[in-house]
Amino acid sequence: SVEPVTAPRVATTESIRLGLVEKLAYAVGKDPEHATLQDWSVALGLLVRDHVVDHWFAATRAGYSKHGKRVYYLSMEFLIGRLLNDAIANLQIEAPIIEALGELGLELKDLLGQESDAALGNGGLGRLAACFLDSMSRLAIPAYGYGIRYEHGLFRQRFHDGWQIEEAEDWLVSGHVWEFERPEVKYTIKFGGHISFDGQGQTHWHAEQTVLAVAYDTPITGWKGAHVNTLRLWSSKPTEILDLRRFNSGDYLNAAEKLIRAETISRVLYPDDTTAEGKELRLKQEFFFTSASLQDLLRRFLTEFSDLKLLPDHVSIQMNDTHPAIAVAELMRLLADEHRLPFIEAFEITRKCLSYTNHTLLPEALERWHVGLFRKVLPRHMQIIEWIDYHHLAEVQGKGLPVSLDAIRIIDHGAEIRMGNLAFIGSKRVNGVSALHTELMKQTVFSEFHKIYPDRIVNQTNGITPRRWLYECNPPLRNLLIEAIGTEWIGNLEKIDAATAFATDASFKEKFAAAKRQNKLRLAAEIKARLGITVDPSALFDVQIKRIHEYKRQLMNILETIALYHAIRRTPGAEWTPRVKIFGGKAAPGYHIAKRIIKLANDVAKVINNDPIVGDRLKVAFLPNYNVSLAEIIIPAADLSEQISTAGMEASGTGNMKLALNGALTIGTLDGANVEIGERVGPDNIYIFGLTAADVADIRIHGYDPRPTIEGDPVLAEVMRSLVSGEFSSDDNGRYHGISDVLYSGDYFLVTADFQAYFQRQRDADRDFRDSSRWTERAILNTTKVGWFSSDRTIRGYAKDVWNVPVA
Ligand code: 26W
Repeated sequence: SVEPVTAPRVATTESIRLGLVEKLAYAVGKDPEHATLQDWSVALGLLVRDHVVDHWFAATRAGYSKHGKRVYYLSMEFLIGRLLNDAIANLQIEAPIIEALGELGLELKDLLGQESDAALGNGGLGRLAACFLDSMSRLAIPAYGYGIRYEHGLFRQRFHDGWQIEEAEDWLVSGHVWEFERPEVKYTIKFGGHISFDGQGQTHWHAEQTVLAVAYDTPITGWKGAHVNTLRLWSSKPTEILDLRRFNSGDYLNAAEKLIRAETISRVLYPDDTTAEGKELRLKQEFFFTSASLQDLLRRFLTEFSDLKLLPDHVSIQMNDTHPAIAVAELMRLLADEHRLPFIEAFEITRKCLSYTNHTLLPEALERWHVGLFRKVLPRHMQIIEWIDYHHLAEVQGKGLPVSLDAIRIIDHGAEIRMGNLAFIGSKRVNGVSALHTELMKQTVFSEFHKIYPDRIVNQTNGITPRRWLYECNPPLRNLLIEAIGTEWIGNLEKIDAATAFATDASFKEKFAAAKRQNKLRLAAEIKARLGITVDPSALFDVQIKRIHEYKRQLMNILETIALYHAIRRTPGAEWTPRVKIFGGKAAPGYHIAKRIIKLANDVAKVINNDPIVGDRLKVAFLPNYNVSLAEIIIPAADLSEQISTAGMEASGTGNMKLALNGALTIGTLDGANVEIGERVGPDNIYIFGLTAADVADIRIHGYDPRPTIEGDPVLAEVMRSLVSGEFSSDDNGRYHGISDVLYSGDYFLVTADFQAYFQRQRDADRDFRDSSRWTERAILNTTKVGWFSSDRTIRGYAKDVWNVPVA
């Protein structure tokens, strides 16, 4: 037998230098004379990967030998970003790498910049999944992430004349060193066709289409390499390579048709976050990765055990939103149809294995499928869902509780399948992602379910990994913290509170401010390089980075920018706090208002940035193609963090946590996790304003007329006039009439209702920023008081309340 690798290799400057040249030669096929930066980057990636693999094997062996419970995190999206620096940081091998590269005349940061950004996600939900993978490794939970290996991730954004243009993303084109193709790990996935029963209790699904799901594994290195988990992404492949009948008859091109049809399933990530589209391909994607993942975990379970009744003791499956909610019916199908368990037993087992996280209450985001489409694509699952719906209804009726039965049906009036209800009924636990959001879940979408199952809904406030979002992206602050309080906070972020004692220490404050300045210089250089705009690094950097959506109210920020611009022009000689408004974010390609809001921001930027009266007092920079890598540059440089959603609409937010941890003060509404951030940093260190979720609910009941609000506020009224007059769109005066109309007629997101309070809080921030010493103290307190928002804490919560697994 072959001896397994035992001790992970040690990295020395010498071993790295020799290893690099060897990888360059034998894996990349280049000699140092002719190697490009990209070649060196690949060589370094492959070398670091070897170190990761040593730790990975050790972890996998330990998992198998313990026969413990495994966690399976099913997510349609994993917004991973780059992995090279993350692996280097987690393995703590940066120093020998920098030295070895130096000897070869290379710089680490140049090689890191060559890696493509794995953007297999839209925004918050996908990035949360990536932070959770990191934390599950940190806590040595034996876990697998399961998702789709999209050939094309989220589209690339560029601006043409200020309008968003989408371009295809191509992350795999120059190779991806982190994945291992597993051609032997493959499952058949069926679609369509019809069902027959053979009279002996056996059900047969005669599929119309079958494809293969092939595994690609990426190791996820935990802090100090103590544990490494696997992210397993499925790629769709045809079951036969060519249609031989057609091929032999000379029809070469059409012979490849099935191949193309099969591969289409994992071709591209749907770019709409928050609007469920109801498209057949999307449903196929959801079933494709869910079925492959369940087949895979059942196979793994059956190599160790034979009694499927034991499944809930060894398997916990987390559904990241309803995108994998078909798991409820698919697990039942596998248990009942393939493994011959009685339906009722299959249902019991299923409900003990699965749990569901809800990430949004927006009605347009709650997935529903037309029964006709669903039956066509998944005929057997339609029958199973009908069974669950009927069985569950009878169960509830039997309890005689005063609940609306309409609200708990999976199939809504025989027409649509409500995936949220399916997920709820099939789950052991259902969780929200912030305290407020969980409360609202209980009061709104799932109120009837909550009456029946009062213990099922639990809260797990989101978190972020401190490795990527402080240690890796912010070296100046990281080094300062290590100098002051050591390194324990990196693996245990709540310990960062130890630095609170330094908030008033003159020397620490000076160094903290210097670190912030260094990060701002780096961002200023990026703004110059990408947009040609010169910004003053001593100005207040005011940052709003997130997907463009009306409920997130980028529009309110732009209106405030216009108001400030008007005020500066009126009295340029007054005492102004120089500000740079920084925006980043993509609009869904079909979301026309969101795209027009981007155009407005760019139009406003053009006018303001070129107005000599304004000069350095105000600049506006909308950075194109916001993604994880750009976030890593923007976040450490922020002074002010915009978290200004209409209260009750942002489930949690996670950018809010990243910005606070990096020493930005928040200006925000009492929404999502802002509430909990405020509780920890204290009211003096956050700018809260505006309507509460209860106020919003009240206004929605009684109706809101924006007109008196606009006309009663001269500042807002002037801003509105500028939209209509074409002050920012002299080439097309009518361009923003539509936006003005939206605000005048109903203003669903209550931009005008919150404007005045927001404008006032911004002026408070202006005033406070001028006292730079005091501002630094408050920035420090933001960093030191938000340790609780580590995703390590979140995952401990899931491990205890949802999965019932031990943690390290
Ligand atoms: C089916 C279309 C679709 C696609 C994605 C609907 C909904 C989604 C996601 C649930 C949108 C999303 O990313 N939600 C965000 O999840 C974050 C992590 O929990 C939260 O921090 C954000 O507040 C929430 O908007």
